[in-house]
Amino acid sequence: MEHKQLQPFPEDFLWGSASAAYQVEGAWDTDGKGPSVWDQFVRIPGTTFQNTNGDVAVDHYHRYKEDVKLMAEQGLRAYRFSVAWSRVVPLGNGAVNEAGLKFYDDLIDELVAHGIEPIVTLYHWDIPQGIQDEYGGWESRRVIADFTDYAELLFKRYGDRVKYWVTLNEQNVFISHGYQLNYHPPGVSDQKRMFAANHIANLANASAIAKFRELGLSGKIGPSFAYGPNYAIDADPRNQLAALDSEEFNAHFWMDVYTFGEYPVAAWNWLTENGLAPEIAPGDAALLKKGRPDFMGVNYYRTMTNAFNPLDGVGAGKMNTTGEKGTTEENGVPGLYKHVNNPYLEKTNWDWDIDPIGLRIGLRRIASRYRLPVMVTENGLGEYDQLTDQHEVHDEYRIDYLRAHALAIQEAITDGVEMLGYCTWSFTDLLSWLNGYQKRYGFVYVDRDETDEKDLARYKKDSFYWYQKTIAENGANLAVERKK
Ligand code: BGP
Repeated sequence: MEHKQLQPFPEDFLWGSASAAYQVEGAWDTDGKGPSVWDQFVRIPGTTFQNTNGDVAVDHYHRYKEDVKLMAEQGLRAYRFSVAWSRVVPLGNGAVNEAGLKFYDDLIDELVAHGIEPIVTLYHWDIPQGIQDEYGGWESRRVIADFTDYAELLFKRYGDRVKYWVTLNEQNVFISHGYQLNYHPPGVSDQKRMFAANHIANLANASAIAKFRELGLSGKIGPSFAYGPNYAIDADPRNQLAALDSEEFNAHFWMDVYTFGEYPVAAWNWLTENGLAPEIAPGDAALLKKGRPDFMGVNYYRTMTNAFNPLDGVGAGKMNTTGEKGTTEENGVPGLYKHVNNPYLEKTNWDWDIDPIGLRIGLRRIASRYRLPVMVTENGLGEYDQLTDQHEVHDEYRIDYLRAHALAIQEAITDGVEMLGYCTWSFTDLLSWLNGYQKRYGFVYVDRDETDEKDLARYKKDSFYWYQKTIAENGANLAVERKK
């Protein structure tokens, strides 16, 4: 629908930005931190672009004060970051590392002192290597108790200052990439194990939320889900069905469990038919029901366009992690769907469709199906940036991208979707897990590359100032800028 006039953003709208511990902190073995699965995985040659790792990353661990100062200068209202589990509980269970806890105390205090709302992610993919070795991490039900204890530790320690919590970041990504596609640790390629680990992660997520409720903490908690709303390539009913299946398997399969505590019917039936359904133990259903979140966190980058894929059709295909446009291979699930090119959409150099309307569509779908407020916990453009001799970065393309997506949020608000905030990805440049340092997302350029850490100096990009203005005007500039 087209509105005659857009509603303003709520006065307390959280204009924010996001990061993840492994991608920014560095200090991978400093002050008592234990290794995580990523610390180990990146050392296997060929797993990441040019074998990059987060040993130093952008050294946020040592430069957090400088970074928070820049956030304050920009006027940022919220900063979403993750706690590295193995920094505070080095082995994943047992002994606690006070120095690690103190680092996040200091970061939170610094944010609060600058009037920036901390949004804390409990888990952004870096499970401690200790419990990976001890019992197989997400593949053992023991992780449910360990994750809940870890969550409780953070709730109790930071709950006086933190009002927004994110449980698991992109469970759909770390589970599929870790246990089926073999892109992430632990580098497994086994569908049965994937669905089993996923079920356990669902239980851990619900258990952490149940603990949060039990402690009676004020504030809100929810997962961050990587949502790529699904389209059909055309009106051919077979392609429409493929889009429905992709939405069922790639979206409802997680968000239904978070919200209703139940798997969607057709997906569950397909898993059973194919001998892939996870084991449901007594008590699981009741625990999942306790996990209803306060909001749905959404990481939105792109939509997916689908076509019919027969039983002997295409399966997994290679991802573009090099930034050479057009190198993504066709991929799908035989008998369900395949992802195909959408001729209406421009793409990034990493072949991600650019689709702001898709964000609005996704927000609308969530609001209708789940009746929950939404927080966009990530959205941004990964691109090559050029630092000029004057230390400027003219990233008009990023401004265009962010403006269009923020406007889509305003349109969704006008449609009636309750929106809590918008966290861009990312504040500073950072390590892109598989794509090295050349795929940049930040408002702040960090001077380093794949092979040379240089001085890690911070330089404000043009997008830094654009977001500063957007926050100051509470988004009133967006529609005006679009009309120009
Ligand atoms: C999300 C992750 C982030 C971030 C982002 C960009 O999936 O939650 O951690 O990495 O995607 O992705 P990429 O770095 O692959 O470009």
